[in-house]
Amino acid sequence: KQEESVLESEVTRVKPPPLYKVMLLNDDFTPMDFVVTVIQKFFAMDREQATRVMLKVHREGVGVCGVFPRDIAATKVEQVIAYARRHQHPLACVMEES
Ligand code: TYC
Repeated sequence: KQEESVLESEVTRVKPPPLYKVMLLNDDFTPMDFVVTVIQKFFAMDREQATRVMLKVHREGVGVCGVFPRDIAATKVEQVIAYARRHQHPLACVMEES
């Protein structure tokens, strides 16, 4: 019946998918140069940008390397941790909804 019909576009609210920050955490053991290499390798930054992020993490304890959809963020976290462990460094990488 016409009086009961409502356009779907008037009632359907689809939220955009959440984005996640991928962050590195500071520690006392992972070499600075290794962290810079990780940021360059997995977050497509040049050496200068990567050094800035590394120093922020070193001084402040945490720093954002990028913001991604959930699956991509989760893959980055896994890859960074696997690479760090393979090189026997304790580097921590986490994701958080932004
Ligand atoms: N604090 C480390 C050092 O002095 C360097 C470091 C930076 C480690 C960033 C982890 O996510 C990190 N060698």
